[in-house]
Amino acid sequence: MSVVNEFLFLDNDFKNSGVAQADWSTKKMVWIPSEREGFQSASIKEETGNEVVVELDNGKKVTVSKDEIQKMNPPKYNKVEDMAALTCLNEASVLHNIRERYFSGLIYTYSGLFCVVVNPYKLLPIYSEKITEMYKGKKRHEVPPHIYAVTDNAYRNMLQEREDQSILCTGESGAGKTENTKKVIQYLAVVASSHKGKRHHYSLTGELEKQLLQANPILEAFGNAKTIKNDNSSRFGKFIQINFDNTGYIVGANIETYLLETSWCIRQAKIERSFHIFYYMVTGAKDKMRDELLLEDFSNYRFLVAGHVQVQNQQDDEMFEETLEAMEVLGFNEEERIGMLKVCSTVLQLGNIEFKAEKNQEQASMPDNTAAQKVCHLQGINVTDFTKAILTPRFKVGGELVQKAQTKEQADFAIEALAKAMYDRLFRWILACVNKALDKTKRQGASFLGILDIAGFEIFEDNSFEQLCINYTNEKLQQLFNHTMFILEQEEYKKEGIEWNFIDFGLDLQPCIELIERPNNPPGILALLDEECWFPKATDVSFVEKLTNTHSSHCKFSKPKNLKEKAFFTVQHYAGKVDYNATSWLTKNMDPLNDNVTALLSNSSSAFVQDIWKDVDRVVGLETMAKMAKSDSAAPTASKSKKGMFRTVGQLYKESLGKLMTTLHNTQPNFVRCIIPNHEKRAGKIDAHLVLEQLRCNGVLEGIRICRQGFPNRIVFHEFRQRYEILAARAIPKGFMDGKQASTLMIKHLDSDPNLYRIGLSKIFFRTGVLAQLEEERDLKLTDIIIAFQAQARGFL
Ligand code: AOV
Ligand code: MG
Repeated sequence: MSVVNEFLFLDNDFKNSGVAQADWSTKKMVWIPSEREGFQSASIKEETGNEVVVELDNGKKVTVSKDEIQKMNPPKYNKVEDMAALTCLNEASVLHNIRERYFSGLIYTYSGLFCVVVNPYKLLPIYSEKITEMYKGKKRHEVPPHIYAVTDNAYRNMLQEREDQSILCTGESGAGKTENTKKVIQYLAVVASSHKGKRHHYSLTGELEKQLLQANPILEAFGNAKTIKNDNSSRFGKFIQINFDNTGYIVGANIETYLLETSWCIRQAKIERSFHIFYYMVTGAKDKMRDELLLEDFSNYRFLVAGHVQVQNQQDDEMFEETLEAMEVLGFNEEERIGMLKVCSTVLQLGNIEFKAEKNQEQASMPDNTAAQKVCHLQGINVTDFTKAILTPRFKVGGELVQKAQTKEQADFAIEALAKAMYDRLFRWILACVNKALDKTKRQGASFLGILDIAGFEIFEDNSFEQLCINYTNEKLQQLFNHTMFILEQEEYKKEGIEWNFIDFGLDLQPCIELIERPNNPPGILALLDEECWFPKATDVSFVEKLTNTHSSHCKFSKPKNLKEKAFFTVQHYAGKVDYNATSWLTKNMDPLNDNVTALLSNSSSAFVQDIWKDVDRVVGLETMAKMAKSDSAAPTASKSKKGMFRTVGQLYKESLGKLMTTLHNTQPNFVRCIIPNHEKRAGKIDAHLVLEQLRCNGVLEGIRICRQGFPNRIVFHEFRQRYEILAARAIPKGFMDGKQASTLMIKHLDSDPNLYRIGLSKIFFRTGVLAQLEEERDLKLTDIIIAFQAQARGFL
């Protein structure tokens, strides 16, 4: 089937665009740095020693140093689909290629193992049913670059090689990770559905596929918020694992999430919003439901800082309906739906509880308990008990229960902590239900395809614990990429008896990872943070001091210069130096809820609330830690905390990341790198420096250099012979011939440069681009044969 689509295929005259062939060779065209465009084209006029005089497009002549110049590719490489095929591989050419393709509406481009996608910020007609059909069962080089091609290849590899697959989408906020993740699922829901032919009234897919598709709106309603960078920003990471039977049909799915940023519940900047569900609910819930949920106007909720902030092109009340429908598809019953919304309403209501500092400042009071009453009504708990749990909680001291009055600050803190914890528990509960629904077939999957949608490397003005976690994740993911490229390549070359000198780019990631995750000898950042949490008198500053004392000579660790703040430290990540501000890290690493409140909620009169507070992985609480530290005369160590039932946030994260990495290491990974073109959400505009920075951080520039070192394309001999014998038929004598011998003869006959291929024990290896050439020649030959055959056939008539 042929689908002509200008957003996928190159226009016919593309080779005439940009610099013409004659110009390129005669004018000696090169790239020189440009403040505005990243790089601009120029022609070399004169070369003297280390300096070069070049002429710009506007006729102006400038002198630049030789180091600043980057070679320009011949025009025939304009807008190539795989940048690994470029002859001159440098930053300027990569940027130029991505930019030219983007301006032509071609948002997907390969770069060796990577698929790079630039957010178009407009709807492109490239995800239709027709396009889906076009990509079905096609090899990567047979169709234009697309997330569908990545997905289809992963799917086919899974089926053919029985190897689990993963698709890893990373990129900065707003770059398109979640959109592409959705496209992967949509594609699979059509291509791998066992319900083909049974046309439902509005879709081709079956119930499981429908549930899989509808899981996302629920997660987005509860886990996404409008931020400055993205109107639909995911405030959590996720790994969606889709299981298939051995005929390739979807039999189930499972979703894992990482680090929901619950702080959005209580605070947002002016034009930002809390999680979508709050706005959907407050605008969408009507009549009886509104009464039941005790809802109020936006302006009454202190936790919705800026009131009803709207999202462009989105009606919150319609979204409410859609979310409820999605819940129904996933099997949430009426009681559960109301229960979920009651928790949301409670979270908002918690913000309205106000405390007053009594004269002595030691004790807070609650002059008006209306909000507290509503909270307790919604959660099925006793208001007196609740007030006591917040204002005068009881702690065990030396085996006896002692009441301790709380200050206003402590009470405010407790309420915020409760709101966040409640929301976090709700999110996890929802996820568990979604997973139950997606797994109900109870059929063992033969293999799976996992999709990771997780934030890329972050370097902000102020970098906190969350940034450390996400950057740590990205170090690991980059290492996975390197692992895939080097280790696997190396193994393959060795296995095939090919001689090749490998350059090890990968190992430099290990020191930084160890700095963060090492449990002891010496303990890394996370372990030291845990240790500090055990000391009753520890502070964020004492944590950083300990860190500095332990790691002062570590090659990836330093104290930032010119920063007076004591709670800062610097980590040299692969993508750049990051100054971390450790303020509040001790509390962020622990669950600041006191047992008094959790005990109340887990004994609520509502079965739903009880269920939400049923213990999952418990994060260690403040008092528990202090208590344990006190009862233990020896200095507690991080490893000790592991044995107990409580874990810190850092530990839990490290564990879930470790699990993810083990899963990913057992898959064949496919890397998708999402790029944000500008920070104005504008279509058709590329901020060159922003894009270059991302290409550096996301490993594309590094990957492309590495890719060129090896021979990425490889084919087993018989396949090579079968496919390309047509090009070298005369080279092989009639009768039986061993595959290796035949392939060797063929490749010699094709007169290939010996540096372009290597002959292994079972396969033949090619540098990038060589196979595309062979394919082209094969096509031409086949066309000739068909024409000749048709002519002959006509002769017979
Ligand atoms: P993110 O997942 O990478 O950011 P999204 O996938 O939410 O980013 O994309 C942000 C917005 O960009 C979307 O809401 C769309 O409006 C637009 N967009 C992205 N990709 C496409 C596409 N292929 N076609 C059309 N529009 C697109 V974050 O979750 O913030 O890290 O936390
Ligand atoms: Mg997202």
